[in-house]
Amino acid sequence: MVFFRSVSLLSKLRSRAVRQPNLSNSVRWLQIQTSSPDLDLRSQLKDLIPEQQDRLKKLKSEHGKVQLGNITVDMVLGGMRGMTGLLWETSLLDPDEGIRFRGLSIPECQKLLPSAKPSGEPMPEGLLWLLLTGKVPTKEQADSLSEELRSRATIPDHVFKTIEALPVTAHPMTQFATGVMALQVQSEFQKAYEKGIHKSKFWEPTYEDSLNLIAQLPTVASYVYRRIYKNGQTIPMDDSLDYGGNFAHMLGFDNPEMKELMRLYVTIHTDHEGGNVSAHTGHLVASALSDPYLSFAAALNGLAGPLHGLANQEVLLWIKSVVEECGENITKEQLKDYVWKTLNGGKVVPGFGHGVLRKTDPRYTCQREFALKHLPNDPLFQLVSKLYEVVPPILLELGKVKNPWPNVDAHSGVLLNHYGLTEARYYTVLFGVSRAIGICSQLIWDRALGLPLERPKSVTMEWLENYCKKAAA
Ligand code: NMX
Ligand code: MLT
Repeated sequence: MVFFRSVSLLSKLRSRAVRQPNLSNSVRWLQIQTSSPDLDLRSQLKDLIPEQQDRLKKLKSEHGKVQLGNITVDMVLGGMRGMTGLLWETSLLDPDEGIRFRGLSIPECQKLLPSAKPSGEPMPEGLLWLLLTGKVPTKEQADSLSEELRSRATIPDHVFKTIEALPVTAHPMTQFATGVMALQVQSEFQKAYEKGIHKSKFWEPTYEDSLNLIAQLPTVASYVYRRIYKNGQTIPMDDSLDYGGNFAHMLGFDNPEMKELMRLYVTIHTDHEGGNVSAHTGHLVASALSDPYLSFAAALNGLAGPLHGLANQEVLLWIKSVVEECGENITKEQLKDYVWKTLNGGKVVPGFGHGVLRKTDPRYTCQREFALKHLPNDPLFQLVSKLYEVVPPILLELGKVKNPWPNVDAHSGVLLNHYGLTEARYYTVLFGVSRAIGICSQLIWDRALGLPLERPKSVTMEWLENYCKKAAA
């Protein structure tokens, strides 16, 4: 009874905190003291850290000199493809099977992670819990994390003013990354470092920054969306909604199916092991002890490239250009011609291929299943299905493409478009909100494990030529 009373007191304080920004920190600390440790992510993490630190120490001392493979000149010249060089605990990518988050495949996550509605899509806050602790949370734990994220979501006013300083025509990713840089002003890590915090405690303000950042991103992202596309009319957070549901709501989409799509979308885009451009950038920048805001803003700038996260924008624009030129009922022959025209124009077919994957991306497959369930007759979905048949044989015919199959970005746009989020230039921002969950989870572990500054060796062409001559002699 006493527990329930304190929970209800806490919710009252939290809803006041949303209106009164200055209260939010004290409310958060109150939560840490009053909620049961089982429901508190930070307490769970604190218990796990010592055993993982010991594990890393043992790995280093017992196996530090074991070789993981040879580095070839091709790898150095070929974007480090196939070179194992990073520690990334939160997820692992198998070229054929796709991503596993802490050992769980996407279908397993869909089955095991808590959902906002019965048999619904997984909640991103459940995945955040899983990435950080390696454990599947209960529904109560996911709900408690939802509530905690809402309590951390208040945005200082200067962030909006900073975004407003940019022309409204600036790319949504530019506006979003600028908003993240403006949030950095509140970094707990930076303040603690300036005060001389001991390195054994680095993970604690990193955790605070990471949860604040993850909590605040949907508000910043929807601010950018509403500013550019809806005359600046923003929609406040709904305290009764979970993370994904609230994000859809603040963007202006209250269709329950769109909320489910957003939960799935945010969950599957979170993490893709450590070597992808955004995760690797975030990790590299963070290795200099830059705080989570600085590191994540850098990651976003990598995500904004067309070969990486911007591909979701490119896919929908490309699909719409196909429709504009050939109509919705395009034949497979016409589609083949269009694909060849793209390739002959020296462009890539967006949404196909991958740096590591060698089969269809399971993130594509689960979005396809969502479409088959909810929008089987959508004309653009049918076009995406046709592309699945037409594009891979053509890419194989080129003879150089290592993976002709579709990736995550080949599908996401048509789903969003179906529910009314038609502005393709905005799509990478959604990817960015999601990717923060993976990057920040690993960043907290980087600090807990005391991972060092990242600094690989580079060489010149002359160095390589001389080395190869000597090796051949
Ligand atoms: N369309 C045309 N050419 C392609 C494609 C494609 N979809 N995929 C690979 N190639 C080309 C590639 O440009 C390269 O050509 P060149 O030797 O003339 O430079 C050649 O095939 C070999 O590339 P791969 O080794 O197969 O692929 P790599 O690992 O270098 O690149 C991607 C991976 C994802 C950058 C590449 O497949 C691509 O550009 N895809 C289209 C863009 C895209 O969908 N990106 C999103 C990836 C997922 N994400 O969200 O980040
Ligand atoms: C990602 O999700 O980061 C992309 O699939 C790219 C990658 O893994 O390299």
